[in-house]
Amino acid sequence: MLLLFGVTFCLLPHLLNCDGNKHNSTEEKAVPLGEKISDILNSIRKGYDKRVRPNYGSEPVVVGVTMYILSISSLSEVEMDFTVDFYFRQTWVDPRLRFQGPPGVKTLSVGTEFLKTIWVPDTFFVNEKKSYFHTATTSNEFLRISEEGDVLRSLRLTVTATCPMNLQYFPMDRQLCTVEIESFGYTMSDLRYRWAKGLQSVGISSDVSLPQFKVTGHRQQAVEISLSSGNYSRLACEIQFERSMGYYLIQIYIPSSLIVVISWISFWLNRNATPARVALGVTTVLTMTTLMSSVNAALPKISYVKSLDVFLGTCFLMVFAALLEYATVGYMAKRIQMRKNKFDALRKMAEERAKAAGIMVPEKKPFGCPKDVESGNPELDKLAKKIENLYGIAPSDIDRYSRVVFPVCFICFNLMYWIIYLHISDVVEDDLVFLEQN
Ligand SMILES: *[C@@H]1O[C@H](CO)[C@@H](O)[C@H](O)[C@H]1NC(C)=O
Ligand SMILES: CC(=O)N[C@H]1CO[C@H](CO)[C@@H](O)[C@@H]1O
Repeated sequence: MLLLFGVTFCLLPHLLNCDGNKHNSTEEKAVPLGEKISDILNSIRKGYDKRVRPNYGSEPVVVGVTMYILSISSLSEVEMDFTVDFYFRQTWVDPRLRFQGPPGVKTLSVGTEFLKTIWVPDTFFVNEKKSYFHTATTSNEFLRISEEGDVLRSLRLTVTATCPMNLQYFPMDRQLCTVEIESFGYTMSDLRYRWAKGLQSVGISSDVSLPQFKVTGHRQQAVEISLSSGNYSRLACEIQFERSMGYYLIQIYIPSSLIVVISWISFWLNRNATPARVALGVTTVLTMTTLMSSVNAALPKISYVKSLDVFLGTCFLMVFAALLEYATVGYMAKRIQMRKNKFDALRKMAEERAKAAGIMVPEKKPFGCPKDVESGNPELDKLAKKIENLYGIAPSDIDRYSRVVFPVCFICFNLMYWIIYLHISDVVEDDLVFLEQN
């Protein structure tokens, strides 16, 4: 520090090309500049009471704040928090720190040790869970004092702050996470915060990247909070995150859609291939169940329906319906078989009765093809035609309709789902300052 001032002070006259100054600088070497600065700092310290805020009893101290976000390391749905690493800069005016420096010295950059001897705002983060200072290699902090008593304090902080999330549109959601700044003890009448540089007060490094989210922008607010102990000035910096849904597309949407498609294979299999069709139905239902539970294991146990739940729930219903379809087909086949058996018995009885009466009947043909069967009895013939159907529908018809109805339903659902959710989740917060992407 000492060396730095020495160098700047010696170089300055050369830069200005001023001979008089050059002459005087050589003369002043008799008293080193460092000592002069020490004298200034010592004189400031004299009579300074760090317990008393600047301008005590008159207008409140205005603390200007700027932030520069270096990185955002995590955004957790389960914990409902996020971790942000940033430079936190506060400026305020303390008339007691005014000094008359040697020529060329307008600002004092002093060691952070000096902070312990002056008044600093008691800023805290309202929604903080935990935070820490960076201390490698020394405390990441600096202090600058200008001739007029303007103080700039900058420090590097990592803050984990709460971020309540609404997961209704998950995974097509956007989240707004806030860092809130407030004075712990000074009310509005003593201390006020303001964003020092308007919309440019919050900067976000373009290197900020998260695996699952894209930082779209930020907005900042200054509000007054009314608490039982008084009214406090509060600043809020809101950062908007947009979830990248590529992961969910690859890991959940496509596999679950394929499982639904696989369940349709059952409609093309033979009705009598019971082991194959039941195995297909049960396997797809179980796979859907596993997929659903694995998705929700990584999320908080919220009680409302997420948009992912809608999709997975529908896939599950489709797969379940395919299993039920086979159950219906099997049940109808069984009912028809029972009726056939009954019909056979009835016809046998009719034949025997006819034989007994001495009437000749055509030779009995195997039952499998009822169209060829003619018992000679018109009522039995009519029954033989109806027997292959139950309520006018044959089991093979159910399979045939399902081959069309299931895919059409699924495609319609997909169209509706994507149109509705992508439209709903496309709402952007107003007065958002967008992050410039290079
Ligand atoms: C705090 O603010 C409220 C309204 O904003 C006002 O009614 C109240 O008097 C204020 N309290 C103090 C102590 O200034
Ligand atoms: C610029 C300046 O302050 N120059 C002074 C340097 O010192 C001589 C005396 O040694 C003065 O006469 C100059 O005014």
